[in-house]
Amino acid sequence: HKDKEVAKFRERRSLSVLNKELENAPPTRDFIGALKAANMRTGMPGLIAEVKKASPSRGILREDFDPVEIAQAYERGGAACLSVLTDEKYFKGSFENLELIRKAGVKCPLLCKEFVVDAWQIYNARAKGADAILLIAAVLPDLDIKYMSKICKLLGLAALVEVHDEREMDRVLGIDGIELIGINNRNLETFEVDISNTKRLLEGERGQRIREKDIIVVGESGLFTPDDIAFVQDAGVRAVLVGESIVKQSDPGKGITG
Ligand code: IGP
Repeated sequence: HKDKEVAKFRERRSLSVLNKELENAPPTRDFIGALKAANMRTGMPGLIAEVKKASPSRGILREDFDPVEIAQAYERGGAACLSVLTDEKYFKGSFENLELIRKAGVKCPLLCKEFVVDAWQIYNARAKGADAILLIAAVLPDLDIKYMSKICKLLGLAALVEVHDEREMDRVLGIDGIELIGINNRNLETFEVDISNTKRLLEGERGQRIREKDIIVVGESGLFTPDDIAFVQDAGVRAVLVGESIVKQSDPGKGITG
């Protein structure tokens, strides 16, 4: 176990190297602005299209997976932003994919999908070309969410704070400065998906607080048909995060056709 920990830290570039990379990294693009603009332009939730090769619940989603081709197809198809899995262990993603997509000149802002437990990962994501990063409320204490989202702001990154239930939503609504909340319809422990989760978490006083704070809510996971999109839109989301249903299509740029 200890060797593994040491190996993990060896993979980390020294802070002086990371600092150089940060100085040379191109400016970030406005992730939240792109979602708002798409929502205003189309009257539909802005689409965050996910570059996803595999998942623990579904296995390999696409045999001929080419991250850059898929990213470009999403962009041609009108996605507002992209989500790129960088987690290797569970999703067979990589930071190389993120860098390749950024270097290929894709203009959609990029969300780095990583299990963040340490601030170093945020700096690393910024250096690799991310415009936004995921912070999962289920694995982070309130203070980490608070300070990590501050670090994101300093770096020009948007923080997508992900919740799954009422308790997590209430915790996140109690933290100042949160602008973007994702409601995951998939339970990360059981993998069960229920899109009415999005609706439940936006009902009543919670929905009211979210509107008052002008927080953008993203409906995440298990969205397959135009009806699913309409359902979460009615519930109050202004953006959606879609992976499986579009990455599997012969033309991933076609969007949800259900
Ligand atoms: C996409 P789907 O069901 O459309 O492929 O889901 C996205 O919501 C999902 O990949 C996701 C995720 C996460 C993956 C949401 N939150 C956290 C890894 C970690």
